[in-house]
Amino acid sequence: MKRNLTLVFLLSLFCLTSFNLALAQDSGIRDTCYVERIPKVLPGTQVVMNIYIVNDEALGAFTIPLRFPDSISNLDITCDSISFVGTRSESAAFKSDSTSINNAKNRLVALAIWITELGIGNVASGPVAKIYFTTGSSWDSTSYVPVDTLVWPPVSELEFVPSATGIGFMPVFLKGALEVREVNTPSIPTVFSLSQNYPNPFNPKTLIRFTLPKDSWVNIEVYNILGQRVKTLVNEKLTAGVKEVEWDSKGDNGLEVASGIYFYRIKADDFSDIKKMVMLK
Ligand SMILES: [Ca+2]
Repeated sequence: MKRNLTLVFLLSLFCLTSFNLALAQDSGIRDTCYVERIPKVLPGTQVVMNIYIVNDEALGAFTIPLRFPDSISNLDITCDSISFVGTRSESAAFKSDSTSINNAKNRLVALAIWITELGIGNVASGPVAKIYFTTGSSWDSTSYVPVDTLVWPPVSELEFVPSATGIGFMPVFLKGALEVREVNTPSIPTVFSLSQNYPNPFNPKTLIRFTLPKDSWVNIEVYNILGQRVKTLVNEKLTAGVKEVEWDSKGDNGLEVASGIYFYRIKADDFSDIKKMVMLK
């Protein structure tokens, strides 16, 4: 039995490599892989995050490389294991295990291969795997950690292989996230900073976080792509600390703005920074 699985695995690796040379079109519905969003993760806890797939191809295999966190470094988080216990994984002949987790590089690969087809013509959906994370005691330094696909060898960013054609294609991927619980013990930041708004894109509300190492007069304004100011979010003296301000997509005139790209700029003491955000209705 073990020899059979090894043979399947080796054959599949060969096939996956071959499939990268010619990706087919995704017929029917847009096949999708998405990773769960886990709100309010506490420090020092184990967190379970589901991977779901939705497909109408008769799926014979999938490969999903994931990275966590995204561009954020030095977060106190460990990926412990992948477990294929979702309802759609039970018939898989081969499933990757914890050897495909690399905590040093914050990445993992979920790989599964079916002998019997997974979904035959009809749309099917459900959990296919669970990822187990453990957060450390200092898990508090940002608002959320995306779990995303990434591009690195030996396989493409994300690939499904329908068993009917034997040719891989790229499904739609929706990333998930581990959201950090608010820290109860406020500490004074050491630098001024302006974080990327969250969520982004957004509709209609988004949150902007910034830090003040000392009491400062703060001005935060939103501009449209023509450089016209549409909203003053903050214009007052604030005490030092980690601060947040919400924007509800309404301009100073009280009307909701149109979909599109906007910029938000902070001025605090001698510090100034500007970031882009997308309002998407
Ligand atoms: Ca499809």
